[in-house]
Amino acid sequence: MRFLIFLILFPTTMFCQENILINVYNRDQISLNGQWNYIVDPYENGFYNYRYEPFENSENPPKGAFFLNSKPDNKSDLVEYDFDKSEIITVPGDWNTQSERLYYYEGTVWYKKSFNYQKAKELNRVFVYFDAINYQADVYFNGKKLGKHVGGFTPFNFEVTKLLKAKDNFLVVKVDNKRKKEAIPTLNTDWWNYGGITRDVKLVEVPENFIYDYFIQLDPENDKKIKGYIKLSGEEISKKKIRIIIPELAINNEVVTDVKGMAKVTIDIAKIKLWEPQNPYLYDVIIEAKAESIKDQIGFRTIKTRGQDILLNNEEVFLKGICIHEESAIRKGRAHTKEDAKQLLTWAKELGCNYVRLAHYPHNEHMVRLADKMGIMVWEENPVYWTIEWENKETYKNAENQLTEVINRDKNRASVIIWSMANETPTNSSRNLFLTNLAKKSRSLDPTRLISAALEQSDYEGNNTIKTIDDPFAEVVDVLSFNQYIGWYDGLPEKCRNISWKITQNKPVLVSEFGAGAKFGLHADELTRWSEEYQAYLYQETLKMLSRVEQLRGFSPWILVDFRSPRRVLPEIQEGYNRKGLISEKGEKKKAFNILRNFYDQKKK
Ligand code: GCB
Repeated sequence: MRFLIFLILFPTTMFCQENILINVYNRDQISLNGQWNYIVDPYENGFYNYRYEPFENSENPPKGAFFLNSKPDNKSDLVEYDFDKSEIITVPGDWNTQSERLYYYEGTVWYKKSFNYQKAKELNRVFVYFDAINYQADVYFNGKKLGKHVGGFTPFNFEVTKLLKAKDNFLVVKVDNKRKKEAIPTLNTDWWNYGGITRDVKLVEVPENFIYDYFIQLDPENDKKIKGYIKLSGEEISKKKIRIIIPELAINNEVVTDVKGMAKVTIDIAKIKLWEPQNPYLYDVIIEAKAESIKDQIGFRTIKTRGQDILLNNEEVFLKGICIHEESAIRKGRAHTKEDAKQLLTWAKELGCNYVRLAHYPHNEHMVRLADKMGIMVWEENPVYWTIEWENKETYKNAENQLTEVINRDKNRASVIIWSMANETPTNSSRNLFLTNLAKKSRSLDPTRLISAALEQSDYEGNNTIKTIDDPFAEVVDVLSFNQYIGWYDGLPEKCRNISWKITQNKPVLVSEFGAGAKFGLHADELTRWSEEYQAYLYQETLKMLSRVEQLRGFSPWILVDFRSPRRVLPEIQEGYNRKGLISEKGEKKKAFNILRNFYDQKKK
């Protein structure tokens, strides 16, 4: 509760400070999805007065403040907005694909939803939980500020218990997707900056003292032990008994919380079905405190490296992957539904993948939940992309916070095997320190998974045919990954034939990207850019070249499906899409799809 008071008094807090509930996916909840009213506000007129001072800083904000959801008190009263008479938008969903006039819009849009709510029990507490909002969200409830969240791809919540009424509640969210130099990601990317409440909104009711977090995984050092912790939140959380139950393994253990409400979990297990792509076995796990019981489905496996190998359950594994952006092949725009996830991961399976790289930011929770079920290993990535403000402390805090939030959400998912710190970042001392600190943070939060980053290749001692990885961050990662585009940005596909690789680090190597653009249906000879034949040829040559990388333990070509990017303006070919997909945005498979599928078919595990 103290946190909430803090947020009300100091509403400009940079990052969301509250404990974020885990496994909201499976908790009882009321959906706030659906129709919301919205107001487009490019000048942020509903946020600042004419002296450009935020209304929310004033003790008595005037009616013009949009978060008050004001109405005229009488016929003479002046109020220059009205949510209830404003247009309707569907939540979740990006605004760009819901309204033509918002297609390229980058700025502020205000959202409002009114609702009634009856608590199940008087003393229960209620949280409003957002799966994600891009990019900055200022959240108000019944006219009071709950807080602010920065970062477009991770969940956050605020407690509303004290402000909640049985009737006529209103939730107002100011969403701002303006790109900023100091932000994560920064101004410059190669994907669409979809704005809005892009994922689900939920109300979650919990008891006074409740389970807010738990981490239940196999001990990486000993696969006969389940290890982790459970944390309670509330006023009475010390010396509380919690049971952890896995019926199928006949486990029913009691743990007791310490003064901070945390209980360590260590459970010896005799025989267990390990999670693996061929048999992605998930156990029902029940966590039971006095007033509530939470259910999850958890797979148990270990992932580590030994020399140049990646070991899944102590056996060598080759990662047959593909990169994916979070775009819906069904509706277009940002993907957010179970069906979107199903479509994308089914295509990946059809391609023969046992692994996907979710680029370049955390995708929605359906993706990792489904990957768990479908037996697909996952690389999850922090949106530290290209050149950001390495020396800016707030930028670092922001990156660390986004990483923390995705680890928090997905740390119980067996499918997730790699946390990626960044993509294609330039080597220099401030960047090295930035990424090293992120890696430290990541290891401290989750010692059970591997760390990587998509690095860049360089020439070996100035020679244009011998490639190497010359990056100090290569010493920090567990898995050495790099992107390379020989044959597309660098020469023609046959250039691959003359390339040799001299990798000095004794680590497993993943090629996190390679690819070529092709317009589906454009057929020509294999040296004609944008033809399906060129793309297929590049895949053939690249696959041969990569087989000469001795320590190659997998790759994820760029990319499964063509995706929107404002950088891609070539008429008749790109038309706003990055065309490196193996599948067009309409779901049509290009020739290279089969080349890769055949390669993966022939590769054993
Ligand atoms: C890259 C980036 C990716 C781009 C891709 C391309 O190296 O990591 O985000 O979309 O190249 O198509 O140029």
